[in-house]
Amino acid sequence: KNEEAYLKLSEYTLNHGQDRHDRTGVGTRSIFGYQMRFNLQDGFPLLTTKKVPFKLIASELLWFIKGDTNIRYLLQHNNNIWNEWAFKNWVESDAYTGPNMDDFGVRAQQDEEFNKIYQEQMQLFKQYILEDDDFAERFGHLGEVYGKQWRNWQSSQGETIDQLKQVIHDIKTNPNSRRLIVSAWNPEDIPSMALPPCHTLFQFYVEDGRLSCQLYQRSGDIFLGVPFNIASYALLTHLVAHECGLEVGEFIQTFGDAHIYHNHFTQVRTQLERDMLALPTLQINQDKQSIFDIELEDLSISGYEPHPSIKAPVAV
Ligand code: DHF
Ligand code: TMP
Repeated sequence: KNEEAYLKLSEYTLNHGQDRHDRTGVGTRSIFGYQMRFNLQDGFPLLTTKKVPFKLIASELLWFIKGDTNIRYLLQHNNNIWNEWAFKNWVESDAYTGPNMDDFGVRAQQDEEFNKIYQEQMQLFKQYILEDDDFAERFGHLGEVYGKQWRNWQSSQGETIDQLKQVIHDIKTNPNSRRLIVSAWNPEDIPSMALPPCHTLFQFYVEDGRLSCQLYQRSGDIFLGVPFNIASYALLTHLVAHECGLEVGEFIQTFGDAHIYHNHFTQVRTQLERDMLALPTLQINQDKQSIFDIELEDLSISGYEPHPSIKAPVAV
C-alpha cells in the first residue's frame, strides 16, 4: 500500500507534468508542489517494483550522520552514487591534465568512444581518492554539504552547531516542541557545494509515543533519487526513534520541483506495469542505542524480494 504513493507520483507526473529545460541539459517533465505519506508501521518503504540497493542508502545516511562530506568513505563502502559530482571538481581544476571532460555526463551517454575514455578517467579518479590522502583531501570533498550542515553548522560567532544532536536532545526532553528542525540549506555555504541540498529541511513530530518526520525536498529526480530519499529518511526516522525510545510514525515527503528526466520515461513505464509486493522490515542491532554509534553492520533488511532493478542514466 505504502508504495502506491510513489507510483502515483510517477504516474501523475508522467501524465500531467510540464516538459521543461533543466540545468543538466537532459530535460524533464515536472510538477511543482506534491506530498506523499508513508506509514512506517506498515513496513519499511524500500520500493518493491524495482530493486533499490539498501546498503548504498544506509552507507550514505551513516556518512551524513558522521558529518563527513568527502566521498572517500563512500568509495571505501563501494558506494559510487556521489562520484560524478566530485569528479566534476577535479576535471574542471588546473590539476587535471587528461583528455577533455567538458559535459561528460551528456557526452558519455551519446558517444560510445568518449564513454570509454570517461570510464578510464573515472577509474583513475576513484583510485587516487582511495590511495592518495592529499588528492582525496582536495578532490573528494563535495563542499559544505549535508554532513557539514547537520553536524557542524558554522555560526557567525565562529561556533559550530550540531543540529542533529540538538534535535535528538529536544525530542527526548521536549517532544511537543514545534521546533524540531534540521536544515541543510545554508545560503552562505551554497556556493561551496557540488550540488545545493535537494533534501533541504526536515522536521520531527511526536504523538502517542510515535516519531514522525517530514522532509521538504526542493528538487526530486523521481526515478533515481526519490526512491533513495524515501528509504533514507525512513531509516533516519527509525534510528532517531530507536535512540529516543519511541515507535515510528509516518514519513511525509513534500516536494518543490518533482520531475522525471526525459531519458527515464521507458523505465518509469516498465515500473508502473509491475505489481507491488510485500514491504520488507528493518532490523537495528539492539545492543546499540545511540544513532552516533550505529555502523553499517548494525543495519539489515529482511523479507525484501523485489522485482529486478531497472537501470537509468543519472543526469549530471
Ligand atoms: N543528480 C540527479 N540528476 N539525480 C539524482 O537522483 C541525484 N542524486 C544524487 C546526486 N545527484 C543527483 C545522490 N543520490 C543514484 C541514486 C541516488 C543518488 C545518486 C545516484 C543512482 O544512480 N542510483 C542507481 C544505481 C545505484 C548503484 O547501484 O550504484 C539506481 O538504479 O538506483
Ligand atoms: P538541481 O540542483 O538542478 O535541482 O539538480 C539536482 C538533481 O538531483 C535533481 O534532479 C534532483 C536530484 N536529487 C534527488 O532527487 N535526490 C537527492 O538526494 C539528490 C542529492 C539529488
